[in-house]
Amino acid sequence: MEILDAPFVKAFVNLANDGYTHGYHERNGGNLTYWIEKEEIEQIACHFTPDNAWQEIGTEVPDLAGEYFMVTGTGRFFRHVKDDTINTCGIIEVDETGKRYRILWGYADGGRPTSELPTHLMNLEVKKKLNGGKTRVVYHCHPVNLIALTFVLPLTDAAFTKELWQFMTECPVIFPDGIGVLPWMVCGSKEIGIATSEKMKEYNAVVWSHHGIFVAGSTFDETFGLCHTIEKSAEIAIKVRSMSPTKLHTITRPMLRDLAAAFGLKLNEKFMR
Ligand code: 2HA
Ligand code: ZN
Repeated sequence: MEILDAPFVKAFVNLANDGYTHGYHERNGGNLTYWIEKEEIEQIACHFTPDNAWQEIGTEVPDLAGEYFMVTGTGRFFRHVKDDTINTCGIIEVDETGKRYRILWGYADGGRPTSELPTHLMNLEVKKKLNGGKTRVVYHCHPVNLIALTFVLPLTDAAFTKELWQFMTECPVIFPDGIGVLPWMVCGSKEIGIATSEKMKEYNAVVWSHHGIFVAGSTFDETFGLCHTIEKSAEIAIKVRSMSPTKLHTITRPMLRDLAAAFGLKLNEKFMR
């Protein structure tokens, strides 16, 4: 099978294009990783270049040793992923120690994986420990309303979860665990990777203050849908806050309990107080 015809590659490209058309990716903002299934690798392995040099990941992910990932390239623009996949994205293999990777396909004009590779892989490793490898997609982008909220809300998991739950009824259904929030940190570092993956132990979405969001999920649709839902609620929050400092109505705690009962949800009790 040609690499560009593989269903996971098409889904990867679709997510990148969706993110771009939604305005989440100015210039080279954002990055995307997919943890490729072994059967998917077998169908395309004949196109790999296996003799590229091993390079440092910048962190250790021993639980992902020997695994394969499709990753957007550093400095590349999401707006070009659809028409220029081979230069904007690549497929990598992690070595047996979980400390190094090598490029098997892509980054054709001399590129390499995203600067946020340590965070992407650490997130997938944390999720693997929790759910045995169900989480396959990690996505980072810069949605404008959510970033704006990080300048006015307290930078806590509770403040953001409560704010977003109360502005759109579907939110508690889509993210019943809530979302995590990190203070401003230097991006691309091992430290922000560790902090993000700590939050990923509890949530599937982590806000990077004044920067963007990281989301994780088992499919491309679920992952993008989570980000889209969060950003939409943030947009409503901004609009309401811009119209008036107070609200006449809200989704109250008893309403959240009714919703939980109707949908069989287990809402994170931390955010119900
Ligand atoms: O430029 O978004 O966080 C890519 C990024 C880094
Ligand atoms: Zn970013």
